[in-house]
Amino acid sequence: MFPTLLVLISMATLGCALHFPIGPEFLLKKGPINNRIVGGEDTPIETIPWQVSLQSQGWHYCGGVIYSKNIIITAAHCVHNNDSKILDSEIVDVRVGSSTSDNGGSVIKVAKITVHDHYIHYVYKNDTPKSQYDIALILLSSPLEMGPTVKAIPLAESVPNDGAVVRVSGWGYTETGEAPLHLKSVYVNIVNLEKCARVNKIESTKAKICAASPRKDSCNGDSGGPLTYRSKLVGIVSFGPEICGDPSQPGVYTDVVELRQWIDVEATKLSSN
Ligand code: 4AZ
Repeated sequence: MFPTLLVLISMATLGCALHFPIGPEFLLKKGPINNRIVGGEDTPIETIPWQVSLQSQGWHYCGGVIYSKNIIITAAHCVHNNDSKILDSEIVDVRVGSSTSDNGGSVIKVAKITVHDHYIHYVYKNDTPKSQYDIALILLSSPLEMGPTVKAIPLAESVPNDGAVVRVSGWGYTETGEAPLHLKSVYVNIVNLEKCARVNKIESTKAKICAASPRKDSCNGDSGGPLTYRSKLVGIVSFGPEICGDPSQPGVYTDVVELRQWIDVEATKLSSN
């Protein structure tokens, strides 16, 4: 059971300006029926050891992915507030090496955050929020100790074909309308990008890929987490329609293959600072 009230209180103390994928605006906007990782299964961290949880004041609010011993990849909207400012590093922690979002593994402080220069987050005509270049890198304040529950994932070299089976994971809302404490994952299919852009009313297909499957999806709180194909990173959970799990409206992911160079260059810059 996700203690909604406590989340609301902690949101209030944190500052409601933060764009939290699990936060008041979403709790109000989406009822339990629509809040749906949807259709997934409990998955031990050992099978997705690159998955991390971004936390603030002890609460999971977004996913992330281990790129190297000191760099995490996440969604830009997970480290931005509503004033389009990058969050203070002090208020974001990263839990690694645990299947549960509220204990286990280790919690590491953030040293620095880099967001893609072209990132924008917008709402058009009261439709669901959308973004472009929704990607950011987090420099950890101390290097990760790699092991069976903590591993970096290589970036994919090519986008899987339409229909390919890909896996997405996180601690986001499930079909019961609650945020689970145990990590979940689900398999979905890559969807044709033009078609996805049409139905989701996205103007630009740049640096995006889409995936869907009936009643299987990522959802609020999965943002920033990994979309993988054959254990390589192909996408970062970015946004989706009001209803998670509706195959006619695919989930949208940041295209890691297109942004490979940006990731490699910025990660090198960040870690050499
Ligand atoms: C979100 O709001 C969100 N179904 C993430 C992914 C999807 C929808 C919403 C995709 O964080």
